[in-house]
Amino acid sequence: MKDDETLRGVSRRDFIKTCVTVTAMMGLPFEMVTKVVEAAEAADNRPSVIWLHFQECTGCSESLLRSSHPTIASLILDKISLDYHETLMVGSGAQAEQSLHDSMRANRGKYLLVVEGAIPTKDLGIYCKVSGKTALESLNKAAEGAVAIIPIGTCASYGGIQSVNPNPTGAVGVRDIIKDKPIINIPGCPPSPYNFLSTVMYYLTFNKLPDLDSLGRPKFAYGRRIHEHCERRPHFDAGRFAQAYGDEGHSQGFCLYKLGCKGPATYANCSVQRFNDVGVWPVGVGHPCIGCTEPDILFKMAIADKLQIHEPTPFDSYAPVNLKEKGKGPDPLTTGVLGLAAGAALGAGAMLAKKLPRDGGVKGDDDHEKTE
Ligand code: FSX
Ligand code: SF4
Ligand code: F3S
Repeated sequence: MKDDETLRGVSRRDFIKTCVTVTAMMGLPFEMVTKVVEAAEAADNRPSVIWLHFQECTGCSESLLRSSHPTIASLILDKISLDYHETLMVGSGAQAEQSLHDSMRANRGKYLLVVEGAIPTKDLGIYCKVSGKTALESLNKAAEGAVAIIPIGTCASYGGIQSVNPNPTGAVGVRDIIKDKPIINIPGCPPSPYNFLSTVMYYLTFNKLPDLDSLGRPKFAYGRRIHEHCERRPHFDAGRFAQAYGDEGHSQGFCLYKLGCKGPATYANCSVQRFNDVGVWPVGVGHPCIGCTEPDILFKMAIADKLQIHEPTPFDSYAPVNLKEKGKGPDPLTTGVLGLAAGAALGAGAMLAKKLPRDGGVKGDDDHEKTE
């Protein structure tokens, strides 16, 4: 893509800006932007993607495709070969089924399988059927030829709202059914579209899957608690809490912990990479985090329930600690503080991307200020 070209309505500036954001989100040094841009621009670098929908609200696709800014959706659709997606494809019925089978056969062993929604398992899975086949059958069949599976959203990752007690359909996430394929969970209800884009870009750039945490989530996106980078955190540390919606503390932006905020136990990057390119996220607009990326919090705790905080973590702007002066190895608190410094760098990268100058180049801080 040349400087003056646009890619499906995405300007060069927006393209570079998104690549900078994605590079920062992946925890890569700034120098790696070039490699990410090259991978994004390579014409022969378009993995086949088969996208199945099961028990869900389609909010995951919606959050990806109906962002206020078209860059993310355009880039994703341009960088992958989306061979089957029930919500987006023109064909339907037998034609759509044929397309699914043709795609699976033509790309066997190579395609990425994206799954949106939970899979009902009770009564042989009869509670969700597409084209006469249960979700269970379709998932097992499509998983056979996949190189890896990306369950997008909390429903596909862990069962989500469908699996809430008493779970009448026996809904579960992909990981409870498929045991012999790499699974990269992108939870969130709905998930941040950037986490999906970054995962795909990581795969395109390095031709391998990112490091995952114990819940199968990419560590670069779900490695830290949102509480550690929350803009209300100084209020938490100072003991200033909103006590009720609309009270004085709430209107002044105080911490939402006493309204049930699950940020101290929720691993996600919403407080750094916010939604919809307009800088919003739940806590930022006054609603407590409901832990939508966490299988043991979302729909397991009431929104108003207060968390017990067992492991206080320091805020990301606390001063770094000089280990050499201490003359001994790091203690757990020191390690946490240093880790937070790295997290702050990630946040800085995301902010840098937001401050790119209008002409699309990458300039110094002085120039960034002028563009605000
Ligand atoms: Fe689940 Fe996706 Fe929540 Fe909805 O489709 S993760 S119900 S926002 O959007 O699957
Ligand atoms: Fe932010 Fe919630 Fe933590 Fe308060 S408890 S600082 S609102 S994440
Ligand atoms: Fe979900 Fe909490 Fe982020 S509710 S969107 S993890 S702020």
